[in-house]
Amino acid sequence: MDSIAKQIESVAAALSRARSVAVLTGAGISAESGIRTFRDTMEGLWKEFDPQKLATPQAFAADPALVSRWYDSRRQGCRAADPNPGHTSLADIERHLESRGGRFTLLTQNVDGLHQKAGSRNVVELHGSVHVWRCTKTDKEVTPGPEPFQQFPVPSPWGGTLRPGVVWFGEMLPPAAVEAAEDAATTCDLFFSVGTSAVVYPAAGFVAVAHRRGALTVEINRDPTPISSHVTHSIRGKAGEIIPQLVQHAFK
Ligand code: BJW
Repeated sequence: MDSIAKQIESVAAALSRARSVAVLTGAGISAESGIRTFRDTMEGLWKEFDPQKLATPQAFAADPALVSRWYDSRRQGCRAADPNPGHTSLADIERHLESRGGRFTLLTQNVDGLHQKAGSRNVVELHGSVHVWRCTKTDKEVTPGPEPFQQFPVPSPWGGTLRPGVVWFGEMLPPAAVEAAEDAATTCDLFFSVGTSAVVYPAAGFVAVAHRRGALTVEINRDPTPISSHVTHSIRGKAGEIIPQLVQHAFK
């Protein structure tokens, strides 16, 4: 296997020539901003709760106060977090691509809003956003202010209850987001999978779509995942360290 330096050189060369780039990100890219990844255990107040059990419509139906309180605590954490060099380097790639008439699509499974905070513009939120909440009665959306909610479950102005605007297991992803992701995966010449365990579908399937269509596929992850042996290059390392090096080599 090539050294990381060689892989970076080779992927940077492809990035410097690419006309259409798609990037799928997961919780790992925000880990260096202090946001716990989904499958790492939670700390403090929430350490005894398994995120995979809380992120379901069944959990919300059984205990809406608990689930809403958990998401509001995450909303506060995301508001306080700053983008790291992984996020800002992806925004740099978008600017470089745009300046030469190329195309860049950032597909994120994250609900934290850090890509937008870093300056990325063409962001597709596959799993929604923790910053937008929705009335269970009317489906109307609200963007709550900075203060934590005072009451749990959170009363909706329309008489129902507010729930976080995220996509839970068993729920459909927003159709427009899936369409945008399929389009980006089928038309890109370079596809990156960054900081995701690649086990949650349909997001985990987009890399295979891109690969079948002939795109060069690149994984950047701290640990191996089920796609590591199927991509063209699997670069083992932290997103906040690898992506800035790619940008530096590709656009120097
Ligand atoms: C670093 C790093 C650093 C750390 N640098 N790396 C096909 C086959 C099998 C099952 C299904 C299928 N199609 C659908 C399903 C069912 C289900 C599913 O996928 N289940 C699997 C678990 C098997 N999918 C769904 O239900 C989806 N809906 C759907 O498909 O609708 C149609 C349908 C309905 C009913 C039946 C069948 C079809 C919805 C999925 C919604 C996922 N929602 C969540 C919660 C969002 C809200 C919230 O945040 O609370 O999304 S679950 C959770 O997982 C969250 C994440 O976005 C998602 C992915 O996690 P991610 O980002 O990969 O994080 P981690 O923590 O897993 O991994 C972090 C990685 O980073 C690790 O690899 C680390 O090593 C790495 N890392 N630090 C680089 N510094």
